[in-house]
Amino acid sequence: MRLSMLVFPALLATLHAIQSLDSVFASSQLVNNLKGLSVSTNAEVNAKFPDLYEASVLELQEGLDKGTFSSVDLVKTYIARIKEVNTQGPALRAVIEISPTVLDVALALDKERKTGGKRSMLHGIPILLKDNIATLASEGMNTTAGSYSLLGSVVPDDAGVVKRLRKAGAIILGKSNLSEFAYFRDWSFPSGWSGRGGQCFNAYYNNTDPCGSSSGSGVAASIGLSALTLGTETDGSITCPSSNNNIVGIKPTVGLTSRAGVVPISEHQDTVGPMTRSVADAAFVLSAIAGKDTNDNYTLAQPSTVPDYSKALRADAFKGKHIGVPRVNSTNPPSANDIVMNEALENAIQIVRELGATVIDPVELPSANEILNVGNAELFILETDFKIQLGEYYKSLAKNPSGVRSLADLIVYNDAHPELEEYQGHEGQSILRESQSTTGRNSTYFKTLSSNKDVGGKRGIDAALTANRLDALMAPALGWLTTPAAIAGYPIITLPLGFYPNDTLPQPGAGGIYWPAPGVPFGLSFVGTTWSEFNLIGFAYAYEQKTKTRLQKKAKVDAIPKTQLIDVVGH
Ligand SMILES: *[C@@H]1O[C@H](CO)[C@@H](O)[C@H](O)[C@H]1NC(C)=O
Ligand SMILES: *[C@@H]1O[C@H](CO)[C@@H](O)[C@H](O)[C@H]1NC(C)=O
Ligand SMILES: *[C@@H]1O[C@H](CO)[C@@H](O)[C@H](O)[C@H]1NC(C)=O
Ligand SMILES: *[C@@H]1O[C@H](CO)[C@@H](O)[C@H](O)[C@H]1NC(C)=O
Ligand SMILES: *[C@@H]1O[C@H](CO)[C@@H](O)[C@H](O)[C@H]1NC(C)=O
Ligand SMILES: *[C@@H]1O[C@H](CO)[C@@H](O)[C@H](O)[C@H]1NC(C)=O
Ligand SMILES: CC(=O)N[C@H]1CO[C@H](CO)[C@@H](O)[C@@H]1O
Repeated sequence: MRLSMLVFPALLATLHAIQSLDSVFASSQLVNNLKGLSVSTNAEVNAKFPDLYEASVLELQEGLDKGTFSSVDLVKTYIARIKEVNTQGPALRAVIEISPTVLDVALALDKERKTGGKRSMLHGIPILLKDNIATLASEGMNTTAGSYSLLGSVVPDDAGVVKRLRKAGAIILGKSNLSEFAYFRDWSFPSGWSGRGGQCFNAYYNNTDPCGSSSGSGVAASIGLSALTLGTETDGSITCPSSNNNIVGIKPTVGLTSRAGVVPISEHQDTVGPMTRSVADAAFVLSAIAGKDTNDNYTLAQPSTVPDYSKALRADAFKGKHIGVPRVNSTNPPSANDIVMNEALENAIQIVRELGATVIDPVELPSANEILNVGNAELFILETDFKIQLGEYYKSLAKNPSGVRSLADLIVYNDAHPELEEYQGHEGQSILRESQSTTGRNSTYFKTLSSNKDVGGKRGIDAALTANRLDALMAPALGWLTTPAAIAGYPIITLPLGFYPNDTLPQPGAGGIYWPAPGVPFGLSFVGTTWSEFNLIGFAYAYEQKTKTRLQKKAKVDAIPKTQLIDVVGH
């Protein structure tokens, strides 16, 4: 929804040739710090203390296992990095809250590592959660989806995915900013804005769109404000911010990861997934959070064992596989008219061929024209579900100081608190009001639901896969494929594809925020059928290892935090 409403017009306006890329990497801070050290080379320092702009789970585990640094050090360093850029300096507003008890948690996990070893690849590794994912209030953090109507609320339990993360030994560092209610308030709002968190910005260019609704997770991952982050997607909300922020995102099949304890839009489309700097890190997180949960019965439909997704990380993953390229004609959005993205896609297709896949180009989705016009039918389902499910969410709370107990109450609350919940003088409740006017799950609803599934799945993605014996489809992330995947509940993996040229004219969108803009990133998506995450991760990994696109351009200088582990360890 977010995509079709706001991103397409800006994309269509951009007609620039492909850019050449910057060279990267030389952490001036690390180099400066070398002066005070007995070690002799930059490489040695880097090996000892990985640069947190990019540090991977594997690198962090190595340092933690060797005792070079502790999880307490890691948490302190990430907190310092957040402080540098979140409300000061570039004021990216990617993080809403830091857990007040996070150092205690880190200390306990450090002790456990010493005595009993590590529980999993995530042991002692900090992760930020999108602020619509519940954590026990007793730990000290709020769960608000960015809305003051949920401030101080007491949730009944940790979200299902949070229980799994804790069990794996991950450290919940804090909550990330988002488009309020996962961009389910008003179409005139910019992405990344919430009443509580303010406006989140992209780290690659001033006043630029981080996309959403998992905006803070995308920005935080892009510049290393946390080792890992989680986002949620209903239509485009992991894919698009992963694309705009030069990171990897997995939008899992609906039902692979539990939505219990997640502030809902719709049980038919909502899904929780990793947003990280590398495919390997995303695979580690997905392995930890996937699985059945009796509190979300959609998860009971998944295959009996969760794969170890790290086994999918193979450079030869494309060998013998078939990948399809669904083309849109020149009057169809978005990529057909975006020269930069098209050239990057052509290059990517060539690389996928070189990596051993048979690429079928073009392939047709028989329902393509219906997909382009399915917006209202999709919205009808989301608006009907949101009213019911948001009401259930409010009523499940053990306490809610705002007194809000339903969508109707929320609309009244927002109007009564313009100083907290108005965006630049806009009441901004059009989606909430439309949702409030729905009358429940009647026969029209069930007919629409089944038609949407058919359009996105059977006559859409599945038809294209089956007719051409494909293992996946590939397309620019900011394309029309998020919608069939959204309405069918199918998975997407997104990873860095390229950057707009430096001479791109910044295009103001909602709230005057730019997209595109000079040097900003965009991503590539692989899309498959239900439970095909293992394959998709393999494809993304092989492509990532071959191209290493992410490090071809770093964020703008003032958005790169300078604090590193070396500034914290032993101080
Ligand atoms: C693009 O701009 C960045 C700084 O904003 C600069 O480092 C880089 O060299 C430029 N790239 C090209 C191709 O001009
Ligand atoms: C959670 O919200 C309460 C206000 O209800 C506030 O006092 C508290 O500081 C918040 N927690 C954090 C970690 O920001
Ligand atoms: C971005 O904003 C900063 C701080 O306001 C300013 O110093 C810098 O010149 C701006 N960069 C561009 C490219 O406008
Ligand atoms: C989940 O449970 C509800 C009742 O609690 C039921 O109405 C619904 O059909 C179930 N859904 C699935 C996918 O099993
Ligand atoms: C392109 O797609 C649009 C939208 O579905 C359709 O109206 C138009 O006829 C198509 N054009 C061509 C040349 O196929
Ligand atoms: C179902 O409810 C919607 C509004 O939520 C309404 O537009 C539609 O006409 C209703 N269908 C039936 C069959 O009553
Ligand atoms: C952790 C952090 O910096 N939180 C800030 C998020 O943004 C709000 C609104 O600007 C601030 O009040 C918080 O301090």
